[in-house]
Amino acid sequence: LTITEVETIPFAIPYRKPLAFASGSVSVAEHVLVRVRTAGGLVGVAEAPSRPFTYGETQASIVAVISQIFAPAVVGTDALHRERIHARLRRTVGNPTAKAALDMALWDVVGQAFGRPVTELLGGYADRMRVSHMLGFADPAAMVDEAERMRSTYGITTFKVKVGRRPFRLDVDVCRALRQHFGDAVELYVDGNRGWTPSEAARALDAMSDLDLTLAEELCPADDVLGRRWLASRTTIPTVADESATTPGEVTRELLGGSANAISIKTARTGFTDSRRVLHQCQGLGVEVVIGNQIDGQLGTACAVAFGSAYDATTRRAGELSNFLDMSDDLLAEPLQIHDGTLAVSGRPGIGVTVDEDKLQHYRVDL
Ligand code: MUC
Ligand code: MG
Repeated sequence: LTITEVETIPFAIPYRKPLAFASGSVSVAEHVLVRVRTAGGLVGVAEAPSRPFTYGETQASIVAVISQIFAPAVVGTDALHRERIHARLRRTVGNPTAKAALDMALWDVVGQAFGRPVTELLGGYADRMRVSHMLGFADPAAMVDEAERMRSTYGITTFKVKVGRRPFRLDVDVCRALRQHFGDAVELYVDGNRGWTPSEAARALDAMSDLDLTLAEELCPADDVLGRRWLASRTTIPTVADESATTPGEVTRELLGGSANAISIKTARTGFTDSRRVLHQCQGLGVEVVIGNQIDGQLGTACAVAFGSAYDATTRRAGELSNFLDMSDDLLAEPLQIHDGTLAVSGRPGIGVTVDEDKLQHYRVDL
């Protein structure tokens, strides 16, 4: 499984319905397709989403770091020697989605080589996950309509509501409207993407205390160290660390510091290898996890469900696996299908997806 080439292809696919949240918004998927080729003719794929507001990476920086630093470091290495490869990638700080896409493309190669799905190589626990849909900023009626459409069309009954606006009443009104509309037929949780101060977040949580929210994610910035600790200690809602906990070390800091007591795992930033490290770390500590969404396209979502389906602990909660539905198009030859509120994992070897070459030609932005 000698790696002969690592290819990076930037592409741009517009969203039909842009997603807005406290730290930014996405109206075009400006991602990078990463393809790893081996001497035996295998081709592994994954995608890296550029999220400058979360990780500081851009489409151009992802292409640059992979083509200038990572590709020369891994070409000539066996794809199975993943720890050796990771030791080389770790010499470069940051660049999480670039590293993660390369990692997952390698797992795709390994799965194909063994003729088994990656999800089975990882753990093989389940063949699907329940799906949670993220609701971006809009007024209460529009967000209720969007949730209703997701429930009636796809059977989705778990919703992550984006919060963190000012004044916080805007978001309280949305959550209340959703609860009033759906009663107890849906699960609701919130994600603030660092939009509030600790005191705003405390007042918002107090104002929503009767709404049965099941998780509260990143309401305040990671640097509000004592404020976050204070907030987590005064609420009974599990406090999820997402963008404050993007590496095993950061996970340790957030958990031991008392700023979080649950962790969002995103394959888009920790790949399969480091997502597994984070999962095992959380299991060893008795900490709940949720499979998060990096506003992934279908390829990224196929990776998230492959990882999430692989373990008991990651299937307990619905995974955030549906926001590709808001894109105007995608790259996969066979689109992912959500039925009865669940997304099945591919049963084919590797990640189990095929890129439509015509679509890639159409959406690539490097030619
Ligand atoms: C999320 O869970 O925060 C929005 C920003 C980001 O980094 O990911 C998305 C969803
Ligand atoms: Mg989040």
